[in-house]
Amino acid sequence: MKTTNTLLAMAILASSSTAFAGTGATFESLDVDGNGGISKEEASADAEVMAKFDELDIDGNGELSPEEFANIE
Ligand SMILES: [Ca+2]
Ligand SMILES: [Ca+2]
Repeated sequence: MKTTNTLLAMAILASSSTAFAGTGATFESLDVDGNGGISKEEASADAEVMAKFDELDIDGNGELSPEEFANIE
């Protein structure tokens, strides 16, 4: 799993100049079930969000709140 994360991170770093705007993903678009949090399953729709998920999930509850998600930018 660590290897996967590293590979993802490298892939993202390689294209990070266009950063988040390039993915077109927003909190609303990723929160598929509309419960106000992005689960890991929902985050998997966006490689960048997925790669940073653990880092972004500051309170460690397994979901990204809008506030936590905002830290990706
Ligand atoms: Ca959700
Ligand atoms: Ca959280």
